[in-house]
Amino acid sequence: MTSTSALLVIDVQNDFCEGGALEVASGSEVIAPINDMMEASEIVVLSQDWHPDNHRSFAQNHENCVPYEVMTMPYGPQVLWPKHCVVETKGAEFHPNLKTGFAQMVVRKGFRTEIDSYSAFFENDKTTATGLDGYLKSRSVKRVTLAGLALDFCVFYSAMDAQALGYEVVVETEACRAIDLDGSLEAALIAMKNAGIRVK
Ligand code: VGL
Ligand code: ZN
Repeated sequence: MTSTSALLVIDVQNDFCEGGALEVASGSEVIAPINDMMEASEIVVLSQDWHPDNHRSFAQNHENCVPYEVMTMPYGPQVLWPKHCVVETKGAEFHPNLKTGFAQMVVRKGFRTEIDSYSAFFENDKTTATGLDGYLKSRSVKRVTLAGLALDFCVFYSAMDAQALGYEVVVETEACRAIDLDGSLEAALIAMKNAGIRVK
């Protein structure tokens, strides 16, 4: 018998698509393949980056800081981003072409002012849980497939946490696009393969 699988669709939101505040090149190209994957999946979860306006990961909330510089936070190094995915804004909404009706669960992350959350499982302190692991375990999920934005940040951290939590993990790179900051894409691909994740 095949084990129960879930599709995790990571952050397919307006701000990560063309014209958005933290635009990922060709980001909207993930939508068509993801819609097809969602239609074929029994369990579908969407993650949604969801920040308050005063979030600490935004460069403009620090004096004399510019986007993409790295700052040391109590939990470790943190890239400072342009303001994106602010609660209740158009940029935080899912892209209008994403068929969100296929999803049974939406997990929001990054809503605590002081801490960022790349992974859909744990925030960047690596201990604050989003609740996704409990949801998947209570639905007997053993295997997760990931797709979405961005491959080298939120997809990457979600995949690594899923692997560490004991799921069998597949990343569908055709249905992902990357930010690629200082070699982050290559580093992410290598780290995922080394961890035993199936990177398709
Ligand atoms: C993301 C940077 C900041 C992502 C979210 O979805 O990959 N990246 N917030
Ligand atoms: Zn974010």
